[in-house]
Amino acid sequence: MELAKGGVRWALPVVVYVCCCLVFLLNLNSSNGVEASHNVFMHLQSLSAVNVRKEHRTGYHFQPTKHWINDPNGPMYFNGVYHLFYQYNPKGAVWGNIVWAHSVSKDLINWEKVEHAIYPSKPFDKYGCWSGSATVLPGNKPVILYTGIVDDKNSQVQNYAVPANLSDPYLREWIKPDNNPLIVSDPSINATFFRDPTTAWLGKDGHWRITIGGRRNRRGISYLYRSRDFVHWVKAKHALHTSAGTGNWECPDFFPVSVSGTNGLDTSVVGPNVKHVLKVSLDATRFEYYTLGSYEKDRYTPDPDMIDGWNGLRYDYGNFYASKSFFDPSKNRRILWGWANESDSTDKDIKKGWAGVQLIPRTLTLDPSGKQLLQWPVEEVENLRKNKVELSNKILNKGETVEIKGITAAQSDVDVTFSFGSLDKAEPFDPSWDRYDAQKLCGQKGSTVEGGLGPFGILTLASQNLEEYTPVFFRVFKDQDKYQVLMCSDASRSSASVDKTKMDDGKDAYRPSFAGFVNVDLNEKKLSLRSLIDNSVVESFGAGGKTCITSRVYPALALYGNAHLYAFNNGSETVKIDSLNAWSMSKPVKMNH
Ligand code: DQQ
Repeated sequence: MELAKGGVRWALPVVVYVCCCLVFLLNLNSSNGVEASHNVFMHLQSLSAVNVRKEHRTGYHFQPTKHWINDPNGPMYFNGVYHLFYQYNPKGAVWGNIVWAHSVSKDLINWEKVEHAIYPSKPFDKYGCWSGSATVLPGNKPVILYTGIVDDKNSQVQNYAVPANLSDPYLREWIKPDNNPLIVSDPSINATFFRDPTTAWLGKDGHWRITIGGRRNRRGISYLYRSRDFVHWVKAKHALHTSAGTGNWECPDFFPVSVSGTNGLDTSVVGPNVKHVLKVSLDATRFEYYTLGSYEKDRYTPDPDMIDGWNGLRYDYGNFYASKSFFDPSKNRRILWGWANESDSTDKDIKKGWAGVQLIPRTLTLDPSGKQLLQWPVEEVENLRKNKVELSNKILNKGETVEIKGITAAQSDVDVTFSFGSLDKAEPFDPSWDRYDAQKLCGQKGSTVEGGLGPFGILTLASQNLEEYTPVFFRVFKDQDKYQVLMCSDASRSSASVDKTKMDDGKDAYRPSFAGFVNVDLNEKKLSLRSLIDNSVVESFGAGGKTCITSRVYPALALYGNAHLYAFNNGSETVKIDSLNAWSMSKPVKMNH
């Protein structure tokens, strides 16, 4: 009943939220073109989808049957079941009326929708139930911490919720006890930038810790709170970490990684063979940045060679935001979930009746160099593979393209290793280029501009005659005494403007040339690439997951059976497809139907 009135109640807070973000964005004078904080369209928030358009819906990426989704919330493994909660508008295809929707799975691929877990109903979350995390407490007791919006000024507090019935394997019902809120801001905190509590970790002193994102002026902050009993929380004198000029930190994530193996670690693990990761979602850029570092005396210090700001390492150089990781004890791994927003217009989202997908969960490990993370799709996704096709030792001379036939290219998994005989033809890296603006470089030197070593890669979601395609490719540059490997996922030609009755008439869509550099050793003269292609998603992993890029694209021709996949080389150096394996991907049997 409370929920039914949500539309009106949300008006002011969301406007304030977005205004704050916009003012802040202007202040920082930054925009890379990625859509700013969830745009607010009051008149559209409760416009329920009547017909859901299937075109461009994903086959195996997580989507509810209709309406808007954003951040993954509180992922956890509990008694044999994976739980994924997510920010969801039950009433329309734009951001608003947000509840914690809830789906459960035994394999991270097949998902069953259950009742919404948390929704505005109490004074401490009357104006919104925003993002948060789950912690499984000793005694196998899950608890959720989430941000509640308490007034029309958009003030934020931190609340908790617990399962009503621990013997229900799906934990369908959640209770928000009356001693909420657990944490309110003190006068030193701007209550409108105080959100997204992390999974808690337990210190050797028996006290729990969490961190909460925010900002003071332009300094991004990760506040630290401690508690002995999980109910009474005290702010530490010092933040876990701050960084000047980075703006508001959303959805922080803080966890250990092993330096001596690939197993994931429970969030409370500390010790000599452990490094820590702090990830923040930067509201101003809509990218996610992380550093590796050390955690001592409740302070996090990035390693000296880490860039602690906008030019730092990103989880993904494309459309990937508000991610959250969790430790999966059943397979001793750390898993990362990220959200990919749509890239087309709000008008199109309304027409489609849906917006947003969760990307395929990724296993996170530390690269042997200790200087970055590696991400790789969870192994379970491979159960969807069928109709394998293979290619090996295939030479690609300059200007050559080869079609990979025999799979449903619109919904596929492609894993390819390219090799080359020499690095001599790598183009010189112009010292005037911005080493941190790979996207700009990719925009200038796309897949068709002839190069030396590269561009080579694959053309995904391509129409037969290449009127449209999304290339994912490498281009190697010689930069003084080292090589720079540029990886691009270029949406600029992803849709042919051919038919205005189609979903994408070529207008409104944001079609960036997303790109990142790949810190890879080229001694073996090989580069590998894996792409998960799913109708409107191209999720790519360069060099074993060193650099990841996700694009959302809306082909007009390359739909379903009309989509093609090619490998290509537009560099003067001949490259060889050492091996290529590609599969059609089935739909999961269960996906929130
Ligand atoms: N989305 C949530 C916030 C979070 C933001 C609101 C990040 O809690 O900061 O839907 O996308």
